Amino acid sequence: MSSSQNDQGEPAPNSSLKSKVMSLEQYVKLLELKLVQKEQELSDSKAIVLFMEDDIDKMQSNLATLRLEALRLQDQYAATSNDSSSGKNSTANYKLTYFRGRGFVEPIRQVFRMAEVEFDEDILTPDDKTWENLKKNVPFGQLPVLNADGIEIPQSAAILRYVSKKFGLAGKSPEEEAWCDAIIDRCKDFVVTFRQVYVAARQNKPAEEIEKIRKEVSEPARERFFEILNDVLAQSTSGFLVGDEVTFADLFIVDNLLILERNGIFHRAEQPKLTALMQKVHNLPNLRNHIESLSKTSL
Ligand SMILES: N[C@@H](CCC(=O)N[C@@H](CS)C(=O)NCC(=O)O)C(=O)O
Repeated sequence: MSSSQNDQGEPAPNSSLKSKVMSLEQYVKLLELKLVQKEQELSDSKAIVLFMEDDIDKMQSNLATLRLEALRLQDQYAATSNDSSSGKNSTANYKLTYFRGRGFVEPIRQVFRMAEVEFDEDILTPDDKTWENLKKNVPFGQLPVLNADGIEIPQSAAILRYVSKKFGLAGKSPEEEAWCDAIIDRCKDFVVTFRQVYVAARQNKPAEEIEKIRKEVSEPARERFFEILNDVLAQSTSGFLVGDEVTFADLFIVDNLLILERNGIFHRAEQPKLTALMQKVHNLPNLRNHIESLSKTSL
């Protein structure tokens, strides 16, 4: 029996057909393998997509939290900008108690005006009976005192600094604030030295002694003080004493120059830079009318 015949002697299936079937079977297996491979790839990609979807979900939820946080901060910011502490929209209650006159409080009043903040004033006279009683109750027993929403603050310089910081007139940095303080402290040093001539006169010292103090102490103190202010202004690019905007140092110095002028101690014609500073401050829109009204009174 030949290999091309079966046991019944029939011819064996065609060998080339058999090989075709075998190769087809192999091909099917290969395809099956590829299919499994593709299914695996598909399920991997699905896992990646799921993973990415999960990530996207998390990012969206983070975004929502951030949006909420941004809204909360916006609300908070809006609340602070309407807050009593930030000028114009102040709802805090301020009451300044002082004696009649500009005295120590004029720059404080001007800060309120610059910031467009309403404030009450209680104006006393030193011989007022009210003062006798009040003296026992105000901190340090002297005026001015600022009542800021129930908290009493004594000392004019502390009040001036407090309202200036509150309403944005204390410079734009701690360094500018320190310069404002330095200028004011220097002015106070000058006043203490300069007034020695008045102290001597009040003490009825002999005329020659008073004259000697004027020539040797008070006048040099004035010259040195004006020199210092001129030096500061020479460095300024804004024409104000500190930084590029008006500060409480300008208000304080200009007010003191006015007082010196009224007492014949400051003369505009001799001090062009200081005069320019005065004019700059007096022309500030929020102060112009107020300063004009002041110049019409003897206070
Ligand atoms: N260094 C204080 C001085 C305060 C002061 O001397 N106040 C005077 C009025 S200008 C006063 O209260 N005098 C009445 C008194 O002492 O009984 C300030 O700057 O506030």
